Amino acid sequence: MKLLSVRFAALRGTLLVTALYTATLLLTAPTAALAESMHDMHDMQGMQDMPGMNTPAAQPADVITATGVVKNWGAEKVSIAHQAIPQLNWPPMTMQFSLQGYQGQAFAPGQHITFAFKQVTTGYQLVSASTN
Ligand SMILES: [Cu+2]
Repeated sequence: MKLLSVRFAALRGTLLVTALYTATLLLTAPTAALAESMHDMHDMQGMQDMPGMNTPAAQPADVITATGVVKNWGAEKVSIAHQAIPQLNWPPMTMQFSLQGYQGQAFAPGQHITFAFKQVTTGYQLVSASTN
């Protein structure tokens, strides 16, 4: 019996360690996974495929200000390599903004701009832009 109870105690110890390890994984993994999935969602294609999955930090109508470098300025959309946007928990990246409704001037590739944009159901719209 003594041997059995020792083995049982050892088994319980293993289970406890396993449980603690699992709990640690559960506590840490979702944070990393969430950050990763938010990064993925920031990809334009991903966002347009999942219009309901808005960034929780901002309401759809919020106008966000950021800085970046113009990569391409087209007739309907502009590509901007923007700096990190802590307000949205976004890392620096290049992304496209719709020019629908934009009334301001156009900028050339390479120009550093401060710009404002808002989220719409189809993606992100440029609201205003100016040189830094
Ligand atoms: Cu972006």
